Amino acid sequence: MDKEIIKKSYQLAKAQYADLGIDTDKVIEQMNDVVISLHCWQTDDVGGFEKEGAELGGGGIQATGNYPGKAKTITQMRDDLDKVMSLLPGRQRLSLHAIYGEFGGKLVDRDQIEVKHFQGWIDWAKKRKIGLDFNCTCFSHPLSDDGYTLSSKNPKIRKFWIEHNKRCRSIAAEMGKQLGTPSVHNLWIPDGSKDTPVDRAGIRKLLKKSLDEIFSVKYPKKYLKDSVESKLFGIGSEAMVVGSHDFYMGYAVKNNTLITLDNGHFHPTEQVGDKISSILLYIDEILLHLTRGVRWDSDHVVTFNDDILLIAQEIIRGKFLSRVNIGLDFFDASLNRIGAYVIGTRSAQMAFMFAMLEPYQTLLKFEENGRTFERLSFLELMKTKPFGAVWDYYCMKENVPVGQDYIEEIVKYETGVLNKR
Ligand code: RNT
Ligand code: ZN
Repeated sequence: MDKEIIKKSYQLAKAQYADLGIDTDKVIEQMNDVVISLHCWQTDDVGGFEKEGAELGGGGIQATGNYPGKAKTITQMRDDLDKVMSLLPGRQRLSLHAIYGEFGGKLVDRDQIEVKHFQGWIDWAKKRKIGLDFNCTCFSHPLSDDGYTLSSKNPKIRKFWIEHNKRCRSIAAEMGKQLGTPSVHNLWIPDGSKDTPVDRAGIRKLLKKSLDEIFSVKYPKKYLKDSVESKLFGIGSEAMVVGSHDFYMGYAVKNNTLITLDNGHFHPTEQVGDKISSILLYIDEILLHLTRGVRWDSDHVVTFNDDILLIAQEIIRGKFLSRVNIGLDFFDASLNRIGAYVIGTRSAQMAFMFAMLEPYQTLLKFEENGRTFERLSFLELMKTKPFGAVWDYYCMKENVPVGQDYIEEIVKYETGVLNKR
C-alpha cells in the first residue's frame, strides 16, 4: 500500500477520533501491551515431534483437512514461526506443547521429558527476545485412549500423567527463569465420557487429588504461572467432561491458580467476554485461548467477530490488560496454515485496537445517567469510524505489510517454501 495514502488517511482518522476525545497515537502506543502467545500447534495440526509423521489422535479435538505445507520438522516449524512473526505488528510469545521437544529421534515418553529437550527452544526464544509458555500434552497417547488421564480409576495411568504434568511444570518454570518472563503452564486434559457416567463424584474427586499432587510442588510466580482449562464437551465426551468450568473455577479460586478461558469451550450463547469481570474479582490472572466456535465445533481461525470483540472490550474497559495472558487456540488444516495463523493473530490484535478506540468515558456517562439510547447509538456509530486507517498506520510503523500486502508475502512463502516440503 502507498505510504503517503496510509499517512494521509491516518491524519484524517486521528482528527475524527480526537473529536470524540480519543488519542490515536496513545492507542498505538498502548498496543505494545497486547502481547499474544502464538500457539505452536497451528503449524502442524497438533502433530508434534515425538515420532516421524505424528498426528493428533483422540482427546476429542480434530484438525480437518490436508492442505500442503505442514511443518514436519523443528527447523520447518521455526521457519514458519519466523515468517508469521515477520508479518505481525507488536510483540509475541510462543506457546509450546510438550510433544514439540527435541527428542533426537529417540522415543522419550511423556513421563521422561526434561528441560534438555526444550533447551533449543529456550535458546531460540532468547535470541528473539520473546517469552515461552508451555502445555502438558495429555492426548494422542496410548494411556489417554480410554478417555481418562488424571481422573482415571487406574492408579498407574494417573501416576503417569501426574509425573508428566510435574515435569511440564518444572520445564515451564525453567523457561521462565532463563527468559526472565514467567511462563504460563496450561493444564488441559481430555477426560470425559460419551455416555452417562454414574460416578461423576468419584471421578472428579480423583481429578482433584491428582491436581493437588501436581501443584504440591511450588515455584516462584516470577518463573511459572499455573493455569487450568475447562470445557463444556468434546467429541466423545458429550455426557460429561470431568474438568468442567464449575470444577476448575472452584479449584482455581481455592488454590490460587489462573483459569484458562477458551471461547470455544462454552455453550454457543454464552459469552466469554461477560465472564472476565466476574472471574477477575476472585482470581488474579486469566489465560485466554482465543478461537472461533462454529455451531458445535471449536478451533476455527479467529476472526474479528462479536465474540472476540467483546472479550477485548471487556479487558480494555475494565483495565485488565496486565492481568490477562492472551493465547490463541485454533488449528485448521484446510487452508494455508501460515495464512490462517496471521489472519487469526491479526484479527485478535485488531479487536484490541478497536476496543481501545472506544469513547469509554462518554459511554460511561450515558450509562450512569440512564441514557441507554445514546449509549447504543455511540456503540453503533463507532463501527463506522475509520478504524482501518489507524490499524494500517500501526502496521506501517511496525514495519510489517499493511492491508492486503501480507497476502502476497504468504503466497510467495507457499510457492517458495511450503510447496517444496
Ligand atoms: C482442547 C483445548 C486445548 C487444546 C490445545 C491443543 O479442547 O482447547 O487447549 O486445543 O491444548
Ligand atoms: Zn484451548
